[in-house]
Amino acid sequence: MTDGLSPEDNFMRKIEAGEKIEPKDWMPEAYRKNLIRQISQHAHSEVIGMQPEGNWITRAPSLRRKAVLLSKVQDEGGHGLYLYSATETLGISREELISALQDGSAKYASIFNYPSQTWADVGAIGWLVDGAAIVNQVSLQRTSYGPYARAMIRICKEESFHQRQGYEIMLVLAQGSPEQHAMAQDALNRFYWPSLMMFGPHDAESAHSARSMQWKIKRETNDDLRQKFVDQTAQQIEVLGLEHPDKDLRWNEARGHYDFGALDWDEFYNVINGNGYANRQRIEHHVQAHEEGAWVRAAMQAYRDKQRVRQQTTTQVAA
Ligand code: FAQ
Repeated sequence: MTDGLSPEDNFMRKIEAGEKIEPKDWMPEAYRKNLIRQISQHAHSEVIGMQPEGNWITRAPSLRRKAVLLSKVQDEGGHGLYLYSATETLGISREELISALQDGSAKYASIFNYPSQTWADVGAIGWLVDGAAIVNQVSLQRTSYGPYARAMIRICKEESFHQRQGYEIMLVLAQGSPEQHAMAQDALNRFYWPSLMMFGPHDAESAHSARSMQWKIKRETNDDLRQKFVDQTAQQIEVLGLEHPDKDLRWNEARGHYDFGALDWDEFYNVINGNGYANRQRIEHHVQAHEEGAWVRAAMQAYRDKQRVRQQTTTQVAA
């Protein structure tokens, strides 16, 4: 108890005062579970998200593009690792998290179940997918759980570079030959709507939003973040000289925002329920990579065991 407050009241006092909740602080079980769900799904998204772009590393059109892409994909792996570590502070093991991803009980962002068919897709992913991720993650820098908020600050810095390199790929293609321009338009057409779906269902359909907003796990709602992304992207499409995929997009002077067309929610639910184009392929690839890495985990364990025995011997000799 603090100042006569019950643990529950003290927890809510901290949340309302904008203080961070740290791993050893008391927290409601539902807060802990909700965080494990969200942060681990975020981590899985970063790791599974390496696949669509990883697919292009050997086919990048120049040495410069290859070096940039390689480093971006590695960054995404690093983001996954920070986020798994943040999740582990909530009392769950890495093994449990990985098995939830592989058995389908934990989700990852729907966008990564779409294929990366052309080099322009690599540009569209950096620009739109990292762009949407940043809009969300900037808001999550103020999330109430300390380790998650701190991971977000570092991750956002790297994501801005990812977004810029993707936009630059699109700019070069959009200003290139008619064939290149057409490739850029095609990638925009295929990735635009799935990027809007990254923000999740409408607020009215969002199972977790109300509690997550109350606990300040989420700082802005799915629809508010999606609107921000629509507004910033409209101008970027204009600069590229590409056609906007949304024919219903209109500036609404009174709202100070763009009104936009309806998303295909059947497609969204189909993809998050495991029936997207690449769902099975993404998980199979993860399982295979995980199995191939078994010897690394075994070697690390053997090293830790050896260190522990050595430390025990040293302590006994000293005593
Ligand atoms: N895809 O009640 P809500 C990146 C699920 S990072 C799949 O609204 P919530 C970087 C949701 O989990 C991208 N599932 O849920 C990168 C829940 O299912 P559950 C990842 C989705 O949590 C770039 C159910 O629907 N970013 O891309 C999606 O309050 C390039 C009900 O939904 C984050 O994860 C979806 N789009 O709000 C990497 C950010 N939307 O768990 C590589 C952190 C919803 O009950 C290359 N997460 N669902 O089975 C969040 O901000 C939130 O979790 C939301 C969803 C906004 C995604």
